[in-house]
Amino acid sequence: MIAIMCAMREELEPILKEIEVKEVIEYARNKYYLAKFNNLDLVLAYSKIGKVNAATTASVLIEKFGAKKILFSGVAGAIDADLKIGDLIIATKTTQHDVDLTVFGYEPGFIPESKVFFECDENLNQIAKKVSKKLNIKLKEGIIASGDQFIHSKEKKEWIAKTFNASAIEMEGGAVGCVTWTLGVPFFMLRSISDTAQEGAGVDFDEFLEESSRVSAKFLIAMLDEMVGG
Ligand code: 4EH
Repeated sequence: MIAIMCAMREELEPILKEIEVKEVIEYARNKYYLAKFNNLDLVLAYSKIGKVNAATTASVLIEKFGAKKILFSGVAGAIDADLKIGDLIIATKTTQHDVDLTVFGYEPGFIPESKVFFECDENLNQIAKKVSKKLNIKLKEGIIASGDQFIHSKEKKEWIAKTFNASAIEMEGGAVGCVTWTLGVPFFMLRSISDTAQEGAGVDFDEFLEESSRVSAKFLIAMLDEMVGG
């Protein structure tokens, strides 16, 4: 079973359009879509926004639905200047930029007995790179930082950039990284840029959510094609 996860309905919808849903299961105040993509068994869901919802959905996908991999698709705010609206990025690692136990001498993002960065799956990232070459689509990779805040300030964005060396920002990947690391499940995360996470980001986000969601969804489907046999 492979899980496909998003945060928002708008991010999941363009994926659901491309696959044949066999069953919808309501569980834990959410909908889980069971589908088949060629010979792949899929379970799909959007978690709702934020780290707690993302952690809950990731846990349910693994523990209840038996997901052996989680592939995330969605949108993100750009931190790196070379990321433009609509560009794609895959995470090498995810982190939680809003974890702050620095008063106890810990570095930003660190929780005792846990860690700052959660590595994404190297094999799945290789598949993404192969697809990007095949289709001649620009694909960046870098650290993606998460927190329970929509970032729309240059100052905050620059702090996250320098503290975590992050290339993009969103509100779920750090939580899914933590859950998948804890439970030993490979995690892949793809995001298309919807805004630049500084002043005016809210307006850009509203304008580009749909289109950037579609860009990410389309690439993810191409990856599934590659996984079923190229
Ligand atoms: O799931 C949340 C969405 C914004 S909140 C995180 N997603 C989109 C990624 C994202 C993001 N996260 C933090 C894109 N740009 C971001 C940014 N900062 N600048 C939301 C959106 N619409 C309605 C309600 N909440």
